[in-house]
Formats: sequence, C-alpha cells, structure tokens
Amino acid sequence: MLIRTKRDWELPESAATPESVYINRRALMAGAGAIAGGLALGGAARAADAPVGAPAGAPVAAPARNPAYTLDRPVTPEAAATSYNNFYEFGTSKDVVTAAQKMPLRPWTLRIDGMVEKPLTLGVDDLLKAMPVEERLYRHRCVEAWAMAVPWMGFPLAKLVAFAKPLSSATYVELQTFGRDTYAAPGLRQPFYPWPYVEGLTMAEATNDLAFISTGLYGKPLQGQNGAPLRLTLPWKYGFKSVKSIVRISFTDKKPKTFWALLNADEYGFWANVNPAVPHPRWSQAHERLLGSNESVPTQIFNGYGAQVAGLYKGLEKEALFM
Ligand SMILES: Nc1nc2c(c(=O)[nH]1)N[C@H]1C(S)=C(S)[C@@H](COP(=O)(O)O)O[C@H]1N2
Ligand SMILES: [Mo]
Repeated sequence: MLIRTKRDWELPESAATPESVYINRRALMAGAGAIAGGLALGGAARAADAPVGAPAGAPVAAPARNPAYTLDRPVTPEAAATSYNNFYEFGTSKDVVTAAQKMPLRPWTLRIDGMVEKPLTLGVDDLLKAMPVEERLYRHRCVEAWAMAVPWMGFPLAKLVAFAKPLSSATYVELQTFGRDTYAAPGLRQPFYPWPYVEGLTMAEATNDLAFISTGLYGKPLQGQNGAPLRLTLPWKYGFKSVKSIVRISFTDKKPKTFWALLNADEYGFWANVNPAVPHPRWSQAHERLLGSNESVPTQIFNGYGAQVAGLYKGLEKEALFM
C-alpha cells in the first residue's frame, strides 16, 4: 500500500479490476437468490463427508450456517473473492493466486504462547477437531475501499482463546503469519516490510462473538490466497487486520506492534475500525466498490456491525474510530 508507484485505487476501475472479476450480473443475482432461498452452497457437487484435511478448494461437509449473521447485499461471486486478493507475502499486486497456491498447507502447526498457562504447539487438524465449525455470512471492507460479502467457515476466535487458557493478566492477543523460517514466500524477500505480518486485538475484541477464525470459504477449505489454513476474520475492521495463514497466537499485556502500524500508524492504525467519516489521507472512505458488480455503496460505521461491537469502544471513540 505504500511503495508502489501505481496504486490500483488511483486507476479507473476498469484498469484496476482483473478480467476474472467481471461476471454476468444476472448470474450474480441468481446466485444471491439461491443463497437467500437457503440452498446449500455447492449443491450436488458437495461431498457429504469429505475428511477435515481435504485439499484446499475441494468441497467438504457443510457446517450449519449461523443464522445470526445475514447480509444487506448479494454474496460476492466466488471467482472474484478467490482471485482478487491482498497477500503481500506473495507480492503487492492483487494477483497472487498462482504464487500462494504453491505454499504447502500440511503439515501446519499453530504455536500458542506468551501469557498462557502452558505454551503449546499443535497441528492444525488437531485444532480443527477441537473447534466447533460453523458457516457465517460476513461483509469485508478493505481500507482501499473495495468490499465483498462471503460465506466463511470456521469458529469464533473466543473458542481458540478459551482453548489457549490465557492468564488473567493478558490484555492483548497477537496473531502472526508465517515468516521465512516456515515458508520462504517471494514477498518476504522485500526488506522494506516489517515481516512477519502481525496483527493484534484487545482481549475484549478477541472474545467478541464477531471475531472469527476462518478455515473455509464458499463451503470449501480455504485456499492459499485467502489465508489458508487459519485466517483471522474481523468484519467490523478494515481488512488488513484480518491476518492470513496464522502460525502463532500469543497473549501479552503490551499493545502489539502491528505490521501496518509499524509502516504508517496514521493511515493503518491498531484499531482500524471501519468509519466512513474519516477519510484516508489519499482517498475518501465514504463509499466502497463491491467486488464482482463494481457497484458503489455507502460505507457504514463499523462496517454495519455497530450493534455487536460499538460497546467495546465506550470512552475510547476518539482513538478507536480515528485509526
Ligand atoms: N499475512 C497477510 N495477511 C493479510 C494481508 C497480507 O498482505 N498478508 N492483507 C490483508 C488485507 S489488506 C486484506 S483486505 C485482506 C484480504 O483478504 P482476501 O484476499 O481473502 O480478500 O487480507 C488481509 N490479511
Ligand atoms: Mo485491505
């Protein structure tokens, strides 16, 4: 977001959006109708009981959709959400699919450490067996002013926090993407960036029901480009908080030094709650472009999730709604 000379948000939409996201508008609306009508995603193509460790992108048994999370807009076409991505470990363009899919997703371990009863490293499939997987429809709002609405599979971050048994003195959670010691993704050679990618939340944010760890998308295991096999999903915050391909969760009593805040805290701060009233220094945040249709819609405070999260910021509004 910082060192490229040609930024995609400075280009006309037609130049910024890859061909693959232009899809027939009628097909999009038909798809949305099918979802609203309660048809299972993937329909007949979905295998009834594929193993938990099924390959990325392959259909798996559908977990129940949590009816508490509904959308005010059509579901984004799958082809758009899985081909227009931000994942700087694989390059700064939106086209990271080929590079990201080279990353091996198994074996994959998660390290749980910091202020916990007992530090632990466990395999991702052992973690998944211990977590209650469900499906949720969530909006996603990138700080670059594009947005999508997708069906994630996964489990509440609160369940992972409980599993980790943090000490009562822990006040923050830090989540980290793989570094070169785990997988030498090409973007990690860029010395300008403060690798590894780290994000953080207060304990109150991390245990709010909206905070989610995604393991799948559109009824299939998550693919590399979307942050497989474990990816944070925080629908009320700008997308850069939703750290991908997590290898470590750490508990601390110090505010985490996050990747984008280390680069530019005024533009990409620790809180990063979606707020249409506070423009980015180089563009407005009042509207957002929907991936797939390219429709422009007004941005909502907390990305429309104020009822669930505004209470987290009582008395903190001045900083938590600025950046
Ligand atoms: N490790 C890592 N996580 C990341 C990023 C990244 O570059 N590296 N980009 C973030 C940004 S800016 C956004 S908008 C979302 C994009 O997720 P998507 O590609 O699945 O839509 O991932 C976030 N998580
Ligand atoms: Mo983003």
